[in-house]
Amino acid sequence: MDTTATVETQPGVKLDPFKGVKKLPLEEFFTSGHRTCQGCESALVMKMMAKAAGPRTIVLGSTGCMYVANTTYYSTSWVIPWMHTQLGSSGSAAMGSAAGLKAQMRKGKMKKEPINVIAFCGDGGGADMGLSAISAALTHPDYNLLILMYDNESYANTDIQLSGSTPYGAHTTFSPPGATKRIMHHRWKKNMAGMLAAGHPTCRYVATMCMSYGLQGMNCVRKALSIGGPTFIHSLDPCPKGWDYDPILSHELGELAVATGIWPLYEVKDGVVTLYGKTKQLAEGQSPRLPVREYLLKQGRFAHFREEDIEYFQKKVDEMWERWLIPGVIPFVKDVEDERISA
Ligand SMILES: Cc1ncc(C[n+]2csc(CCOP(=O)(O)OP(=O)(O)O)c2C)c(N)n1
Ligand code: SF4
Ligand SMILES: [Mg+2]
Repeated sequence: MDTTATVETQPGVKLDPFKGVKKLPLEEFFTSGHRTCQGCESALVMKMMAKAAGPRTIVLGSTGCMYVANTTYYSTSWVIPWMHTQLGSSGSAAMGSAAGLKAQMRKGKMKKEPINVIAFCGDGGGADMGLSAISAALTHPDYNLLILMYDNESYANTDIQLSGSTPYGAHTTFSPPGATKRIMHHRWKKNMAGMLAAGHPTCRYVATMCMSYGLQGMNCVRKALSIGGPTFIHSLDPCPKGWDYDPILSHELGELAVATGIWPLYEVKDGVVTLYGKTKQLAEGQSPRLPVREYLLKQGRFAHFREEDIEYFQKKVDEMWERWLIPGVIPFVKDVEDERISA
C-alpha cells in the first residue's frame, strides 16, 4: 500500500494516511477500562481504529466481545460516543445513524460538519447474522459509513461457537474433535471481503487488514472514511482464548496468517484490486510463502490435526494462490478453453 499518497476525500473530510509510527497522534479514543482477555487483538483493532478515525467519530457496536467487554457495568473504554446495536444489525445501525446525521444537518438542527460513522461487528454478527443488513448498507451511495468486521473466527463472547468464518477443522465448542470423528468442521472460511467487493459496485472501498501490521491497518481505516459512501473492512484478529495459544503470540500469529498466504491483504478501490504489504511481496515472489503448519501448530484449536489434515489445508491455500482468478480475492477459476475468459 502506498502510505504516502493523499486519498480522495468526502466533502470536508481530510484523513491523509499516517506517514509512520512516529507521526501518530498521542490522543487515544479507546483507552483503559475494558475487560478483554490479555493479548486480545480485537481490542487493539478498536484502539487503532479509533485513533485513525479521530475525535469526530461515532462508533456503533453489535453484540459480541467488543461490545460486552468494552462496556461492562457502567464503565467503558470509549472516549468517543458509542452505541450498542443488536447482533445482526451493524449495517442497519450504520445506515440509520449516517442518514439521521445527514437529515439533522440538512434541517439545521446540527452544525454541518463531517462526522465519521463506524459500525463494527464480529464475524458471527457480520459474516453470518448481519450479512443482509451489511449488503443493504453497501448498496446506498448516499451515506458515508464504514462497517468494520473484526474476525476472531468464532462466536467468542458466548464461548467459542463456530461461525461461517471459522477455519476448516478448528476445535470450537460446536466442533470438538473426538476419538471416532477427528475433524468436526468441514466447511471452508467464508470470503467476506471478496464477496462484498464483487457484489456491491456502489461500495467504493473494501479492504482486508490485520493489526499485526498496525500502520497499514490504520491507513485502511482512514482511506475508508475519506472516500465517501458506504465502505467495508474485514480484519483478521488472533484471539488467545478461542484459538488457544499463549497471549504473547498474538502479534506473531497475525503475521503468520499473512506470511502463509492464509490471510491475503488487499484493497478494492473503485473496482481496482491492489494487493499490499507482505501479500504483495508474496505475490511478486520477493518473499516465500511459508507452510501453513507454522501457523496451525502454534494454536491449540488445531492440536488434533494429523499430517493429512495439514496437507489438506495447505492444498486449499495453494489453490487460492495458484488457481483463483485473482489470487486470494476472487475464487473463480478461468475456463482455459473459453477464449472470452482466458484472453
Ligand atoms: C439475536 C441474538 N442471538 C444471540 C445472541 C447471543 N450472543 C451474544 S454475543 C454472541 C457472539 C457474537 O459473535 P461475534 O459476532 O463473532 O462476536 P465475538 O463475540 O466473537 O466478538 C452471541 C451469539 C444475541 N445477543 N442476540
Ligand atoms: S475471547 Fe477473544 S475476542 Fe473475546 S475478549 Fe478474549 S481474546 Fe478478545
Ligand atoms: Mg467472533
